[in-house]
Amino acid sequence: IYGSQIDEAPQLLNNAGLKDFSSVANGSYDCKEDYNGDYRFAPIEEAQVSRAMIKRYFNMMYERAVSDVVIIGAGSAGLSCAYHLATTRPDLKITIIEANVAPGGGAWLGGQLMTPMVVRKPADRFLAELGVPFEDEGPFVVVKHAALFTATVLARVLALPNVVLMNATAVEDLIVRPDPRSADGTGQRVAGVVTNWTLVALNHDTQSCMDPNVITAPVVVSATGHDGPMGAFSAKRLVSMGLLKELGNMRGLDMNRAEPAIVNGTREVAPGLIMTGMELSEHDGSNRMGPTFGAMMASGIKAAREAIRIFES
Ligand code: AHZ
Repeated sequence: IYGSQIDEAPQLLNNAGLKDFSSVANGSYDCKEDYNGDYRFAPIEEAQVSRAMIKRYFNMMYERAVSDVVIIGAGSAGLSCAYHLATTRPDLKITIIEANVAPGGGAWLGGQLMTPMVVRKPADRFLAELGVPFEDEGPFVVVKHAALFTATVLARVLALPNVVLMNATAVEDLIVRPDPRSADGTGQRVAGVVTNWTLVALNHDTQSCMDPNVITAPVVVSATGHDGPMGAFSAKRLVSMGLLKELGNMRGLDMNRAEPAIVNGTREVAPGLIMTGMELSEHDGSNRMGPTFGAMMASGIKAAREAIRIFES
C-alpha cells in the first residue's frame, strides 16, 4: 500500500480480511528475517507511521474523555490499583494519567538508589499473583530488583484491554460538581480530572494561557505520592478548593505504624475521590515507611475495592 493509497489503507486491509498491519503475514510483503546480511523490512510510507500513531492515540483520547475510573499517578500504588480493578471489573474503562514520561514513580529502586525491593508479608501474595519471583526472609520477602516488580505490574496492566495509560500527561485540576447526596445539599463531589501535556503544564509561567483538557469519570483514584515537585496533588487541591480543612502532613519514618495506617486508611476521602499510597500520609498526617513497598501494593488493592464498592452501591 503506497502513497495516495494510504487514505484507503483501512478499506484495502478490510477488503483483504485483515484488521491491521500487525496481522499481515511476512510472506505478503518483500521482507526477510536474515541475519547473514540480507535482512529486509516490509516497505513503508513515512505518513503511515504517523497515522498509525495519531489515529490510535486520538481515538483513545476521544473514547476516554468519558471514563469510568481515572487513576492519577502510575507509581506502585496506582499500578497495583489498576491491576486489581481492571482484572476484577473488566467492564470498567480505566484511564491512568501519569505526569512523567516513565511510569513507575519511585518503584524503579528500593532505597537510597539501591535496587532490591523489600515487601512485608502478607503483601507478598500480590507478587505471587503477578508472577514476580522473590526471596523469602521470614517476615518479609525481597525482589532482586525493584524494576522487576514495576516492569511486571506495568506489563500486566498495559496488556489489559480495559486500561489505557496516558503518560507525559499531568492532572492540573479536579472536576467538581454539586453533590446531590450531601446532607445539606451544598456539598461537592469530584467528577473527573483536568489534564494537560506535562511539558505544557511546566510552562504555564513562561507562556500565556494554555488551557487544558478534561476527562470525566464518576470515580477518581488519586495516587500521586507524598509531597514533592508533583506529589500530593489531590490532597493539596482538596484544601485549596475547601473540601479539606488542612493537610495532615506526612510524619517521620516508622515502618510498623506507617504501613497499616496507609492500607487501612485507604478510602474515599471526598465524594468521588479515593486516595491511595503515600499521598494519604499527607492527607491524614501519618508516618512514612521508607523503602518497604507492601503497603503501596495493598493500598492500591484496597483503593480498587473501594472503587468497586462505589460502583456496586
Ligand atoms: O509522577 C508521579 C509518580 O509517577 C505521578 N504524579 C504526581 N502528580 C501527578 C499529577 N498528574 C499525573 N498531578 C502525577 N501524575 O504520581 C506517581 C506517584 O508515584 P510514587 O511512587 O511517588 O507514589 P506511591 O504512593 O505509588 O509510592 C510511594 C513509594 C514510597 S515513598 C516512601 C517514603 O518516602 O517513605 N516510601 C514508599 C514505599
